[in-house]
Amino acid sequence: MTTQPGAILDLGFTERLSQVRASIEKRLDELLSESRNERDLVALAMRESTLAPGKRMRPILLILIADGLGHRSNCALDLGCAVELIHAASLVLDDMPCMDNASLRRGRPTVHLKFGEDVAILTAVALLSRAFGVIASISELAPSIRTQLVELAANAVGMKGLVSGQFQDLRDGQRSRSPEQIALTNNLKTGVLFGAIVDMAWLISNSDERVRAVLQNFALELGQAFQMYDDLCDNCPDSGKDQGKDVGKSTFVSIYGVDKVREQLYTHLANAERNLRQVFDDADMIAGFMAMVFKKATITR
Ligand code: GRG
Repeated sequence: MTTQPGAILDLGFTERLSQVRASIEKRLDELLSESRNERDLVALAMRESTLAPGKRMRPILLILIADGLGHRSNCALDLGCAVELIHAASLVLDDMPCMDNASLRRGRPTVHLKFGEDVAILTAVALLSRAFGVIASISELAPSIRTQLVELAANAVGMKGLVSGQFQDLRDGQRSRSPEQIALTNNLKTGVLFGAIVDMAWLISNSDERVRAVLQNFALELGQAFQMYDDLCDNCPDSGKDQGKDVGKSTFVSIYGVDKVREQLYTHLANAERNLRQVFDDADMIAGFMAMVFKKATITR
């Protein structure tokens, strides 16, 4: 671990972002170094799926928010990487034939296509358990804080989060759904993990309850905006993922059309930023990062 997020406050936006990103890539590589066994396909798939080029949105947000709340240690880096491992596990499962049946992820063949379905399932389980192991062993944090962090991650993955959202999406996505149902499913699939990220940053920074509530609103708005972004990207040729996977599925895009959804995305993004600015005097770095991530959805199609 080399980069101290707090030590790069004076850098410009681009330099700071690339430094945070580089620290994440390096730490992910270290955390998966025990699995650097070329003959063990699960180990190889863990590394390849996680280290493939993703936006790293979740760890970057966690680090920037913890930094903004005054936290100065590498705990946020490890927590962010643990969340990225959870995210990687969810993508491996999501791509499988019994779910989205995807062939391309992050510009590369999906894990089950390259290594087989058995390896894909085992890779997801191994990434998930690595993530919990990383959180539980952040020695700079008090055991009681680590326990709460593990609980936050567990809730975000399970029946209050990703698993539940994915199940709803798989079973209900092919029939007509009300906008409220879609928003609920999108929140479970995406927003809840953002909620866990802000709670984690809040917890290690010792901030007050008011801050927590505002950051939760931020996460909720961001989650809705991000799932809309993901839906709008369903037809983007350079997304690194299969295109047209949402054909026949009930999404906000199928109900409202691209232009209206893009408008709604802007509204959620503006709400997210408003919440952010209630917490931070200077939210430019996080807002700038969000604008960068969302640019593609707003200029394409
Ligand atoms: C075992 C963790 C776990 C979950 C099981 C499979 C599943 C339940 C959940 C999948 C939920 C899912 C696929 C949500 C979609 C989230 C989403 C918008 C993914 C795309 O995220 P990006 O754009 O991807 O941040 P990159 O590749 O940039 O990281």
